[in-house]
Parts: sequence; C-alpha cells; structure tokens
Amino acid sequence: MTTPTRRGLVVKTVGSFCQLLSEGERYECRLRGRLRLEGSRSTSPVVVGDWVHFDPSDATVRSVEPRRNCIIRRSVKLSAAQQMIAANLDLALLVYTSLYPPTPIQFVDRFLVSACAYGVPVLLLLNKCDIEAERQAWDALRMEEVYTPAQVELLQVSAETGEGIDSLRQRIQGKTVLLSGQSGVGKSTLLNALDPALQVKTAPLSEQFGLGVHTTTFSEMFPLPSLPDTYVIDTPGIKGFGLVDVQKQEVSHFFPEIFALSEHCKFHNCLHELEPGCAVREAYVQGLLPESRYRSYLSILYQEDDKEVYRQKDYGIFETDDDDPADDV
Ligand SMILES: Nc1nc2c(ncn2[C@@H]2O[C@H](COP(=O)(O)OP(=O)(O)OP(=O)(O)O)[C@@H](O)[C@H]2O)c(=O)[nH]1
Ligand SMILES: [Mg+2]
Ligand SMILES: [Zn+2]
Repeated sequence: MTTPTRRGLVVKTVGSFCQLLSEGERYECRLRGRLRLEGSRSTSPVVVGDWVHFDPSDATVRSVEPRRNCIIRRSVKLSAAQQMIAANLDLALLVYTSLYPPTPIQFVDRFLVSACAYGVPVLLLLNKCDIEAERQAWDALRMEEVYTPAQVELLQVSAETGEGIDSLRQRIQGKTVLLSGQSGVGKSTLLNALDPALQVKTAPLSEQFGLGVHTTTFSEMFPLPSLPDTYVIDTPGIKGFGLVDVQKQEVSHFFPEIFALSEHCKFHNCLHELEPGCAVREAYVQGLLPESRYRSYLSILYQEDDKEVYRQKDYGIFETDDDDPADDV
C-alpha cells in the first residue's frame, strides 16, 4: 500500500535532511537511502530549488522531480568532485565588486560561461555603488561597454542605500533566482535590502585582507513575502566554479560577441588562436574586442592543456604576458 505523498519545494539541505515548503508550511524531511545512493556522485541527491514528493506521515522524501536546469560546482582542482548548487533557476544574479572585495574579471567570464552552459541567464549586479571608488573602478574597466555586446544585462545597486533595489525587484518578480559571487560582495545584504524582514546574517570584510569572511555557510532559498512567487537563493561566497566540460569548438558558443565575429573567420573551424584570416583576433587587434574577454576565451580554450602549453600559445597574441588568468578561478 502506498501512502499519499505531497509536493514540496526544497529550501535548504543539511546532510541527509532537507527543509521543504509545502502549501505555506515548513517540513523537515529525511532523504531515503535509495535516493541517497542515486546522488552518490554529489554531496546531496536533492538540492535547493528541487521539487520533491514527500510522505508527511514519516517525513521522508520519496522522489525528486526532473530538473529544468541545475548549476553544478566542480571542485577546481579535483575535477571528479562535484556539488550541485541549485536547481530550477530562472535567473542568476552575479554580484560583483571591483575593489571591496576585488573580483577578478576572469571569475565573471567563467561564471557567465557556466551559467550559459546550464541555460541560466545572468544579471550582473554591480554592488556597492554608494562607494565612489567602486564606481570609478567599473568605469575604468568599462563594464557596460564590455558586457553589453556579451549580451549580459547590468544593474548598478547599493544594498546599503537602496539605490537600484526597486529595479532589481522588478527584474526578479515571479522568478527563482540564485545570488552568487565571492564572499563579501554583499549577497546577503542585498537579500535583506530586497526584504528587510528576512534579517539574514552579514559581516564586514576582514580588516587585514579586505576580503569577505565567509559569513553564509549554507545555500538557502527565501520566499520574498513582498513579491509573489519570487524565491531568492542566498549562497556561500565562491572562489570559482571549476568549468563545465566543453569541446574546444564549442567554447565560442558561450561568448556571444566572439561567436558573432567568428562568422567572418576564413576557416569555419577556426579556434581564433593564430589562424590566418581570423576575424576574432583581428577585432582584438583593432580594439573592437576587449582584451579581457579574449583572454578569458583563450584561457578556457586551453583549460585542458598544461600551463606551459598555455603560455607558449599565448605568446604572440597578447603584448604582455604578466598574469595568468587561469590562476585564480
Ligand atoms: N558600502 C556598502 N557596503 C555594502 C553593500 N552591500 C554590502 N555591503 C557590506 O559588505 C559586507 C559584506 O556583506 P555580506 O552581505 O555579508 O556579503 P556576502 O556576499 O553575503 O558574503 P558571504 O556570505 O561571506 O559570501 C558587509 O559589511 C555589508 O554591510 C553596499 O551596497 N555598500
Ligand atoms: Mg552571505
Ligand atoms: Zn577565428
């Protein structure tokens, strides 16, 4: 005999337990052994954002509905280890600061590639716009100019003063949204700005290093009471995602402006390295393709190669070869 199950939304997972929301009530449920086995390659078989069926009589999860999408984090060094971050997302908010703390631009580009590969659109949030030096740093990096052709939307906000928060509310209404970015960029503060009743824990940057202190330690989904059907997932700060497996020929598919340029390359299978008649490299030489984007593209193209090979190949494309973008993320 089967007992009737109910449908619930996973808002938090801790080990083999998860918290569900079902018809306005919260439940703490256990994951059954069989489910745990199925998820043995990752840390948990269910993930925040999953819709599951559970048995309220014994508080166990019986099954997980197929996911529309799922963002997976691969350990950067150990490529076999992977961790699901969230499922069934409509939008990822990548929270960015240039200085407090510094976010490497390669981190942004790699995040965009991963999100694109998982089919999740990204809104790039330039946070802490109340700080003059931050705004100057974005201007120096020409963030709008670089990311608009990359088909990424940008929004300047301040979780501190509330600037831009109304526009952000409009952009996320009715959606399930992931808040992502390095520790200390202000993810949890933004969540509190979206809904002050939430009172999520936040903390200042470390005085010594000027970096975030990893205040949020678990991913958790928050329904926003002030916006119907809107869920925001606060996550712990990340240094990087590792990378999805992509074929070399496919890397440009995740760089929309490079993909558009590649139509004019002489060879249809051009990888935009040093091939003759490469429209992408030509655009870079002409100053029409930002160096940071071209560098990010090449660093992902060479991810499988060892660093020596990367450096040799890099030589001749860029005038300077001081920092290796593959180091940080
Ligand atoms: N001036 C200013 N400070 C901000 C803003 N947003 C966040 N902060 C500050 O930045 C610090 C870090 O904010 P958190 O919200 O804890 O950062 P987080 O991204 O959640 O960090 P983790 O949980 O460690 O990943 C806090 O001291 C916030 O007050 C902003 O818009 N302007
Ligand atoms: Mg936080
Ligand atoms: Zn080319």
